[in-house]
Amino acid sequence: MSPPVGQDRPVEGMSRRHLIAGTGSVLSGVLLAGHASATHARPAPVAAPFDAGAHVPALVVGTGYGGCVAALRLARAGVDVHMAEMGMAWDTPGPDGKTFANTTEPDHRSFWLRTRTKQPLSNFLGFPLDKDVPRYTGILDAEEFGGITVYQGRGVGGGSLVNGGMAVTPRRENFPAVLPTVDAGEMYDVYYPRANAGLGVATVDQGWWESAACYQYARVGRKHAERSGFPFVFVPNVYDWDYMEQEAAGTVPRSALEGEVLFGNNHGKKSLQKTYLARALATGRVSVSPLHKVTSVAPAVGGGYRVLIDQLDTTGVTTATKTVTADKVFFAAGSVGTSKLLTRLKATGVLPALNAEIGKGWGDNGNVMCGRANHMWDATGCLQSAMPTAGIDNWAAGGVFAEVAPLPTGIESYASFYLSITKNPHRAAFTWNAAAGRVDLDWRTAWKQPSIDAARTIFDRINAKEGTIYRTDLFGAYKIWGDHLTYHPLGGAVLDRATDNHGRLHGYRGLYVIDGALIPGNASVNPFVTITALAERNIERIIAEDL
Ligand code: FAE
Repeated sequence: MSPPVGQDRPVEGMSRRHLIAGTGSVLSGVLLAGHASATHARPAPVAAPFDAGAHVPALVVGTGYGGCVAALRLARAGVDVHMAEMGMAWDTPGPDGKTFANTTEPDHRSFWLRTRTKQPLSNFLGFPLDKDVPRYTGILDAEEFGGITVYQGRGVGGGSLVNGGMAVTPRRENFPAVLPTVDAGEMYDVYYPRANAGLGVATVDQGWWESAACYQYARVGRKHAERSGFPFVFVPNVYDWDYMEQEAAGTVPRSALEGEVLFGNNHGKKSLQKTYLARALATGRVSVSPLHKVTSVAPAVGGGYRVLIDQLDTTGVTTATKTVTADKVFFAAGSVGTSKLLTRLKATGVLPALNAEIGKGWGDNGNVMCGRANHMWDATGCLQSAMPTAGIDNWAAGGVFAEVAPLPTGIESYASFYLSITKNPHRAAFTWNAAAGRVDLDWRTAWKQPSIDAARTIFDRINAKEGTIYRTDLFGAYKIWGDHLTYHPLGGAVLDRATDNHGRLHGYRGLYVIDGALIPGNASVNPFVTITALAERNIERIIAEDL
């Protein structure tokens, strides 16, 4: 049966890929053939570096969710697209035969240009986990601002390379607070279904889940939630569940069951390289330049934009600076990347007509982490799948959606671990610090307190009911709350404020924002499905009206 109009076929049908590489600034394409599972096929190589001086109809800055949606839809509308990505292609195995490092053994591939790791969970059983690593353009950026560390994916595929794959559509009743100027009817009838199909979202087989050793931690999480009267929900994911069942049966190489998540999955996960981006490349109209960082976008004499791009080597050193011109530029560098670029370009007079909303409305999606120490009879399992399947949805009553998260240490830890998304009202702004030559973010650590208070409404009650306590060994010496970070940066170029209601930047024709920067700080759940659906909505309008 054909998929509905505008909707993609499920990704499971996409298979072995063969690259047809063009030369120069264009074009690479991909043939789809055969019936092997998409999720353990290697992603297509994508490198097709920009030629200095090239002209491109559409330039996309970044290759995350927003960028890949834009590239696919523009290409299918007949527009040639070039994507610049500051991170690596992640399509070539290292000396160990693997493309990605394991979470428990970070190496040079793991972190973006750091000489010491910065693990989100800094300690375990009281011991610090961080260690020295060679400086390299690794996959996870722990970007440090004054009051918060913002974790982001770096590479072709953006955050889809490193994230937990939790693919959550917000409850419809919560949507007006997430994106107040967007028609919820359209989103829930058209764009969320389109995004979910395009991403290959599916829910774990609950029969298998009930007895799978690797989800004992989630079943313990369910038991504790339900005994305290909290609503437990299954959460969809983009991991290939058939593949995971085969991992559990021992018939394929392990990935989620080997603890792979933060630094990439060697198998199983339907990252953007295997879904939207593969389809974009298959049009023959899209090319990608990895290790190319956009540093400036300025109006060009005679129309369009003059874009400056630094080509990086794997130590982060600029080896060439290229100038290309583009008719249209789509900012898809992620909430932080897009906000930082636009804030600097406005403040330094390169794009002075951008409005005063640039850099504002940034939030952390209310992220806060904690662990609970269970009794010996509530073991959570030595083998834990790194892909979450479950949550406690107490948004309506307490403003918390808590992911029952894995702690895949390989040993029995008797710990339940949670990443809570909370209704935190604080919003920060990016500003240009001329003296230091950088963009600052004015978030304060104390602003996490509402998130902690909200999370406590769940976990204090569970602890009281179960007779358990919080873990104090995961985020430092005697520290209960992981309140120093976010995985979910949102905002900075908010829809219908910095842009019109479809992402067109005020002040300039042909400049668009199409990523998480559009969402004003909170999505009520994990954000990538909403980022994808909003991008689908906006690009459809832009193609219809602007091209
Ligand atoms: P994003 O995916 O961040 O892509 C932006 C891309 O632009 C990146 O590849 C950058 O390297 C690149 N870039 C930045 N600046 C430049 C520049 N100047 N020039 C060229 N390229 C540039 O943006 N979300 C969920 O919904 N479910 C989850 O389970 C989940 N788990 C997560 C776990 C971790 C550890 C992390 C870090 C994030 C997680 N997220 C999760 C968040 C999710 O990945 C994130 O919201 C999206 O990736 C954001 O999508 P964007 O398109 O905004």
